[in-house]
Amino acid sequence: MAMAISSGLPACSVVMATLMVLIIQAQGITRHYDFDVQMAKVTRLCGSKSIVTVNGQFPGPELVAREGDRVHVRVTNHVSHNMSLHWHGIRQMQTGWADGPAYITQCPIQMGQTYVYKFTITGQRGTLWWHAHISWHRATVYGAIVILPKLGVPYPFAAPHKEVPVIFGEWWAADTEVVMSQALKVGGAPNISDAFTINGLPGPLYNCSAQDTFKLKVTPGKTYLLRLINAALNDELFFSVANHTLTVVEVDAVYVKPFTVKTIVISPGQTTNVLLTAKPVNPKANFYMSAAPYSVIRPGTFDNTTVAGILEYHEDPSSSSSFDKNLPLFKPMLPRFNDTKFVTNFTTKLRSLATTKYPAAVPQTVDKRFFFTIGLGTLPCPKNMTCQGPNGTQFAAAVNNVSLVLPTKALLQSHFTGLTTGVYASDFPAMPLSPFNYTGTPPNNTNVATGTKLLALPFNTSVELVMQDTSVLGIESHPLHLHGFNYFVVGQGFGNYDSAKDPAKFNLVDPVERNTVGVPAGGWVAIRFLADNPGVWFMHCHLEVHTTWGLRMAWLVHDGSKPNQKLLPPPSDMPKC
Ligand SMILES: *[C@@H]1O[C@H](CO)[C@@H](O)[C@H](O)[C@H]1NC(C)=O
Ligand SMILES: *[C@@H]1O[C@H](CO)[C@@H](O)[C@H](O)[C@H]1NC(C)=O
Ligand SMILES: *[C@@H]1O[C@H](CO)[C@@H](O)[C@H](O)[C@H]1NC(C)=O
Ligand SMILES: *[C@@H]1O[C@H](CO)[C@@H](O)[C@H](O)[C@H]1NC(C)=O
Ligand SMILES: *[C@@H]1O[C@H](CO)[C@@H](O)[C@H](O)[C@H]1NC(C)=O
Ligand SMILES: *[C@@H]1O[C@H](CO)[C@@H](O)[C@H](O)[C@H]1NC(C)=O
Ligand SMILES: *[C@@H]1O[C@H](CO)[C@@H](O)[C@H](O)[C@H]1NC(C)=O
Ligand SMILES: *[C@@H]1O[C@H](CO)[C@@H](O)[C@H](O)[C@H]1NC(C)=O
Ligand SMILES: *[C@@H]1O[C@H](CO)[C@@H](O)[C@H](O)[C@H]1NC(C)=O
Ligand SMILES: *[C@@H]1O[C@H](CO)[C@@H](O)[C@H](O)[C@H]1NC(C)=O
Ligand SMILES: *[C@@H]1O[C@H](CO)[C@@H](O)[C@H](O)[C@H]1NC(C)=O
Ligand SMILES: *[C@@H]1O[C@H](CO)[C@@H](O)[C@H](O)[C@H]1NC(C)=O
Ligand SMILES: [Cu+2]
Repeated sequence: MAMAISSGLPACSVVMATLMVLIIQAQGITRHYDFDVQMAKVTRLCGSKSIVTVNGQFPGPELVAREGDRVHVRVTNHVSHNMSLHWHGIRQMQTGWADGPAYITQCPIQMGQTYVYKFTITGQRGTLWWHAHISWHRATVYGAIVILPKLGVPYPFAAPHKEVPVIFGEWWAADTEVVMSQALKVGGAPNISDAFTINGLPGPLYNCSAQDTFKLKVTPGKTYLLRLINAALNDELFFSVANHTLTVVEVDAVYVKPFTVKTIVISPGQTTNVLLTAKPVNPKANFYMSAAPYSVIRPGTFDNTTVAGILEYHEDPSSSSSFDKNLPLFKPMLPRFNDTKFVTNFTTKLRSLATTKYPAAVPQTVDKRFFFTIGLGTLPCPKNMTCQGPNGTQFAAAVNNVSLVLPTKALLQSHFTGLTTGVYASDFPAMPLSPFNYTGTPPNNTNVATGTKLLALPFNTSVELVMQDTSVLGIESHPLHLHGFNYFVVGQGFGNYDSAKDPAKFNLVDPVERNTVGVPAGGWVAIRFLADNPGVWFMHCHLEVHTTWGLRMAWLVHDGSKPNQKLLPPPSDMPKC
């Protein structure tokens, strides 16, 4: 898993080399990737199936770049499914055309078509990831994005001996497209998954899977940087390595004040870089590294299995000595599946570095305040259907009671060309139209409204948004992801947000900066961001089941007056609907 980074330096004089370093630092280089979307047959659990992949790899190829580099990914779709890829967490300054969510910023790449995603990595370093952003294809179409600091710039922590991506996934024995469409046909909840995976491997706790186990070989005394990514579709996860601690140093490609824990919490969409230091002396033992879900919903309605990988000690990492199953094996104790107290304790530890070198640019003043309810609901059953949702309805989910219906044309194109009639309206509600006791007894009428509405913002608006979970059909934690921006998590709490009392407790000094945050189950979270990136930006729950039910909306950020404040024109190879 060691990374090979070609420096691109010619072997000439030291002066020339230094100059080149300075130029590369200032301008970056262009990195080219070819992503061929193709089917591949893989064997997992006790069966095999054909899955959609990039380049036949599962998980997909790792994308490596330095801060400041340009990245060109040529995506060619060889499968009969429509495809679209998202570079999760990449800011995409002025390049919304490369963001990827289908029917939001682009039409899908259809079979036989090619689209080159072009973007520059600006002001970010750490771990992000890429994934399909259409239907449920991200179940198998995902991979790591490793953003190294600019050449010559060190990490704000001791350089690790090795860096290893650790990607959590979720596996269904059935075809996930069938799982999803079956659920939509009857308005019910989709079948839960059969396993979780680490780097695509289910590991020893599942049937027929001992051979498919992720193994991390470590040398005594060395420190490893684990680049953790939660690519699971529908589950927030706890992760722990038996008898070892994890020092959190970065989340969502932003450095944080380091802190050390036994167990971390990671929601779908989030990334977390942790340092793991191997014991100084070979302990002559093996250690499970395990992940299992955090969920407050009814047991039986989510996949409550545990995935394990194995941490092995080797004095000499180059030796080919294999796993010694005769050594004692230690297992970590993960919190109980519904331990919200543990989750809150963990999330409140996350703080931006907020140093001169890595300042926390928290908006200190607010131009516009918004309040969104985040929750589930229902839609009446159409006459020609028999529905399996609550009381014979269809499950739905909404933001401020609007369940977003995807258009048949891309929103960004409609905005850019001005041909918006019949595609979207710009009247997304800034607050609930019918307020209720959000975490108390829910209204009897659980129906949501449907529509394609955007919330428009002038360029450089300083936004404060409070997201409030509701108890409609039961409280639940929702990891909300915003495209095109990072935001600062300035406050969170349980019960109903109190606009008179709660702002006094906001952290405007060193709040964590990220792109995905859990709206606490039965609580609220407050975020702030500066709308300095023109375009149409998707915001949605990163639990795929909720996104499918409509827990999604989009912001429209208008151009600013200066040339570098405008959305660039669309690339000529933009897919068409
Ligand atoms: C989902 O679960 C139901 C009930 O167990 C089963 O009948 C159905 O075949 C499953 N769907 C898929 C796609 O596996
Ligand atoms: C493993 O297989 C057995 C026998 O078929 C089954 O009862 C059990 O539920 C399976 N366990 C897992 C974790 O899938
Ligand atoms: C691992 O932790 C367990 C439980 O805390 C302890 O009993 C055991 O001695 C530890 N083993 C090693 C090798 O550190
Ligand atoms: C929070 O976590 C720390 C360890 O990370 C632990 O020492 C402390 O007791 C926890 N606090 C609560 C309230 O659970
Ligand atoms: C998962 O949930 C099912 C159904 O509630 C239960 O029977 C099973 O014991 C649980 N498994 C684990 C590993 O918690
Ligand atoms: C967690 O679940 C267990 C078993 O379902 C239940 O007894 C317990 O009350 C739950 N805890 C919380 C905090 O909801
Ligand atoms: C029900 O009718 C609607 C509208 O006529 C149609 O779009 C939909 O496909 C039908 N659904 C089923 C399950 O037949
Ligand atoms: C379903 O109907 C029952 C009885 O009519 C009612 O108590 C319950 O609140 C309803 N649930 C939903 C989700 O509408
Ligand atoms: C909202 O509901 C909660 C829980 O039932 C209750 O404690 C609280 O008093 C209610 N708030 C209002 C304003 O009615
Ligand atoms: C919900 O329905 C119950 C029983 O039908 C009724 O007593 C109650 O007032 C209704 N609540 C609301 C908020 O309409
Ligand atoms: C949500 O919208 C539906 C459909 O318009 C409506 O029936 C329901 O009362 C609304 N609920 C809330 C809480 O606004
Ligand atoms: C693929 O996308 C195009 C454009 O939106 C649409 O017309 C077509 O029906 C889609 N094909 C499939 C197989 O979903
Ligand atoms: Cu959700």
